[in-house]
This record gives sequence, C-alpha cells and structure tokens, in this order.
Amino acid sequence: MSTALPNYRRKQIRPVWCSGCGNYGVLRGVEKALGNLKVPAEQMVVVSGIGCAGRFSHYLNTYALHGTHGRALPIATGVKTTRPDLTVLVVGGDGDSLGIGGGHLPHAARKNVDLTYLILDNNTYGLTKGQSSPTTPWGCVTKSSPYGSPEDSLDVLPILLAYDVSFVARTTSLRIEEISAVVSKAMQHPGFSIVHILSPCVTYPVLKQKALRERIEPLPEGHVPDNKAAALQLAYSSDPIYTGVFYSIQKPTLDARLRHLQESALERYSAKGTPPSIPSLMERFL
Ligand SMILES: Cc1ncc(C[n+]2csc(CCOP(=O)(O)OP(=O)(O)O)c2C)c(N)n1
Ligand code: SF4
Repeated sequence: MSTALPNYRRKQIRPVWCSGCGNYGVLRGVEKALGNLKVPAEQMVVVSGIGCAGRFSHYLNTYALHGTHGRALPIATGVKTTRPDLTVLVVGGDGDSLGIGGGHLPHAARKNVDLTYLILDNNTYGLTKGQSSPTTPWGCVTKSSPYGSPEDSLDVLPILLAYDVSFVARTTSLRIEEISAVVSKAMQHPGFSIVHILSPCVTYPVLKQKALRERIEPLPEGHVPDNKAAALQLAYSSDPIYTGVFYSIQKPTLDARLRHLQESALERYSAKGTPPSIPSLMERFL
C-alpha cells in the first residue's frame, strides 16, 4: 500500500449527513490536514462515538472504530497505548464528548495521551432529532425543552483549559482552510490535543450559521499559546468567538511515562538478577 495517499475520503461510502450539515466542511478540512501531513492511511485509526458526528470514522479511508456513546476516548486511549506507533484521531459530538462522555476528558488530560480529539459542536443532539445538549444555550427552545432550556450551557474552552489539556484550539465548519491548519497543528502536537469545532446543524439549528459567521474572529495576532491566563480570558469571550490555537504546552505523554516506568522496573529487577516470570508473579495473588 502506498504511504502517501493524496485522497483520504472512503469513496465507497457516501455520508448520510443532511445536505448543508456543517460536518461536510469539517470532513473536507480534516482530509486536507491529512494530505498536508501525509499521514500514511494504514498507520491511522479514527475512533468515533455515537451521533451524526460519530459517523465521521466511516468516511475516511483509514482504519476506523465506531464505538459506543461517550466512550470514544477510553477506546482511543487503549488503541494508542497498545500501538503507540499509530496516529489516533477521535471524533464526537457535543453530547457524546461533553455529556455522556464528559467524565473521560479530565482523565485523558491527566494522562496526556498522544491523540487528537475533534469535538463537533452543534449545540444539540442531532442524530436523535434535536434535543438539548450540554452546550445548548439557556432559554433555547428544543425538542426536549419546548418552553426553553432551563439550564446553563457549558463553556467548553475554559473547561478544557482548567483540565490542563496540553493543546486547545477552536475553529468552525465555516472555515475549511482554518480547520486544515488547526487540525494539522493539533495532530503534530505530542500529547492530548483537542479542537473544538463549531459545526452548525441545519436541520435542528440551535447554533445558527448566520449568527456564528457574524461573531467569529481569529485570535489576536500577538496571542502566545503558552500563556494560560491569556488563553482563559480569550476563551471566555462569546462576542467575538475567537478561533485558532488558544493553548499549547509540552509535557510528557502517557507513552513516555509508561516507557519510563517499564525501563525503571526492568533496571530494578536486572540489578537483582533475572526478572520474575509472569506465572511466579501470578502466584503472589493466589
Ligand atoms: C448509552 C446511549 N444513550 C443514548 C443513546 C442515544 N443517542 C444516540 S446519539 C445521541 C446524541 C448525539 O448527540 P451529539 O453527541 O451531540 O452528536 P450529533 O448527533 O449532534 O452529531 C444520543 C442521546 C445511545 N445511542 N446510547
Ligand atoms: S441532523 Fe443536523 S447534525 Fe445530523 S446530519 Fe443532519 S444537519 Fe447534520
């Protein structure tokens, strides 16, 4: 198999997304990023959760794992830990990533597992027909809140920054070139990288394209992404909604930490003679 495929779209499977769905723009931007980085398709795994966004893994010509609702991150962590040589991309909607799966985020951040997570946020549960989600604004009328949502919405970027995710960026499906640039940077980042992608649903339009277009603005030119306080301040802004790389720092990845543990354990045992066999270790628990 060739190692530099020019086109990463899986031609046999046409997306089932509604015409005009923001996810088409995201798919195009991600394809471009993969093309820029020349990621060998056979070295890549896309893991996705359940939802319209969760269909993403079907459409790229890579290995794919369409998991269960909210569990894409632990599955992807398992893939990356057993096969650190593979490039792992994770995709989920706002419900999948921040609702049912939200509890996994701080732990993936603590581990700094080397993968890229794309959160496709349309402020609603698209697949199940427009219920309110963790990012639906307060007061918004949805299928599950006919008199207006009685809850505050999550402020996604400040939460990711508080979790100390080592790379935090935002973009939108309206800007394909920006998706390509930001996702390329995220995938090159050694550690846990998250790109929050505002991707309007046209069928249940809680996040509206026009309103989004009017409010998005690139981060100020002088923004230095290793400054968490500055990143937080910009992340709290809702008008404008800034896009770009808010935060990026280097810290040891889970793989590096595990290798270090393994090497130091082996060193300890080799100083004492031969390492214990697995059956002898098991016997200690009988
Ligand atoms: C354990 C479990 N609970 C609920 C569902 C039903 N369900 C499927 S997708 C979904 C929400 C999807 O919303 P989101 O993650 O925001 O993705 P979108 O469809 O908007 O892209 C729900 C509640 C499920 N499949 N599994
Ligand atoms: S329901 Fe919304 S999110 Fe799902 S495919 Fe249609 S437009 Fe996209």
